Amino acid sequence: MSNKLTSLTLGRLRKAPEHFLEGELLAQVSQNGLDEQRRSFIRKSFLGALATATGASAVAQSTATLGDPAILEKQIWATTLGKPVAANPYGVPSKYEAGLVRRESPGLTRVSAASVSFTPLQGLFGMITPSGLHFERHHQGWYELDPALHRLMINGLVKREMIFTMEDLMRLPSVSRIHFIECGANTGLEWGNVAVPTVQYTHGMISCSEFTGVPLATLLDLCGVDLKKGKYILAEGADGSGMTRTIPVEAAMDDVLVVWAMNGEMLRPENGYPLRLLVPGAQGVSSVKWLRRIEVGDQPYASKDEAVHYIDLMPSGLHRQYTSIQECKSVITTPSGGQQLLTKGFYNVSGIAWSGRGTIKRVDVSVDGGKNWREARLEGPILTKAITRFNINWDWDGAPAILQSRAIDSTGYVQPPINMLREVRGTRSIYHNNAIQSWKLDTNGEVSNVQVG
Ligand SMILES: Nc1nc2c(c(=O)[nH]1)N[C@H]1C(S)=C(S)[C@@H](COP(=O)(O)O)O[C@H]1N2
Ligand SMILES: [Mo]
Repeated sequence: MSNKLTSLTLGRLRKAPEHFLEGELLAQVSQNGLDEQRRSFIRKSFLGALATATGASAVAQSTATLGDPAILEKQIWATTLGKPVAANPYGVPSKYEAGLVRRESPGLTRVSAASVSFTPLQGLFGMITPSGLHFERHHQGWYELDPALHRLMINGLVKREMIFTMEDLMRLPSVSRIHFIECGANTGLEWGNVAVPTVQYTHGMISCSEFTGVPLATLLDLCGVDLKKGKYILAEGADGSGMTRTIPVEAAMDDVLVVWAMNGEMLRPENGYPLRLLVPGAQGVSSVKWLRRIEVGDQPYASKDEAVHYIDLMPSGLHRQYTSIQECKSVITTPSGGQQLLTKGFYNVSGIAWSGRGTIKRVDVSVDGGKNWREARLEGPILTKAITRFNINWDWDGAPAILQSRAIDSTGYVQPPINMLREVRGTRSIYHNNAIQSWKLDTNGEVSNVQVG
């Protein structure tokens, strides 16, 4: 709940945006006593001498007075013994951060097993998504698979069809790489018009982790893949959704991984434990979870999840197929929809950018709805097909503003405004919306989702 209050980079926030759709706000606020804390923040806040020019340099600001009891008085943690090592042997976040959780959007899918939970991007820092906050997308619910009973079979156009146990796989030379997974439907609700209030719901179907596993190329080599005839692979999941996806063999031999670990530990059950495919840069559905079989074939498989789902409805009424790369995209996460800036003055505007085609080369930020742009700082490491964090200094003069970010990737591709994308794609798509996101800032500091440009 308090994730916003403890981090000054997020501004002082009146509302916790993640609670918008659930109406739990008041209950949690009183539980954690944050209402009072928040009010005292407001009471104590004052404006320092602030430059109002754009392109501000950081200015020290304080919302506490010199007589603040929080600095003058010894707290209980300075006068008593602390606890022994954490009671929960698997560490959990502070109780003051309990509001920072994945959230579902009730009614988004027809049955609860066909579910989505969104990553709370508004409360994250850097490029890595904590494993417990990685978004989830299940077509038929998740399972806790017994790794001792799990097998990976490779068949089709190979010299030797093989079946691997988890132990067989984990004996092979492994690699660790940082990549994003973004659902093709991320930001899909925004195709028609403004649909949801917060960045958790507009963009929260992206997460970025360090994955460890074996390159698929290693396994295909072991099986003696026939690269003359074998042009595509089919990846199949062990869940009842019959999830099968076609992947071109060039990608399979390039950077596709068969992974068992995420952020230094075995995959979480909901993210595919004990084994998943990772197809860097492609829409999330290609990264088949609970991976049980890879078949090498000579043509695309046109399975249900590529013939009926994950195809883009074009203005002509026809669908286009196999457009699986996630194009260059970015979004400002702070300040973002549902947050509120309580004072004028200095802010570190922060966000994330990514491209399924390579690295992020540049991110520009506008505070006037796209008329003027300034280049943001990119925080390293800048990795291919991974999230890149950007930051930019800004002095808010208290006037209404429209905040946008525009990313450019290593191919030179520039993230488009929503209306430019609509000219080509229409408004009835679900997938592949990589448009520039606009956040409107009112004079009272409230931030809301709008569509501009
Ligand atoms: N076997 C299987 N793999 C799957 C899915 C699924 O339902 N079953 N969902 C896919 C979709 S649509 C996405 S966006 C990603 C989401 O991965 P995550 O749940 O780890 O975020 O997994 C993909 N892999
Ligand atoms: Mo997805």
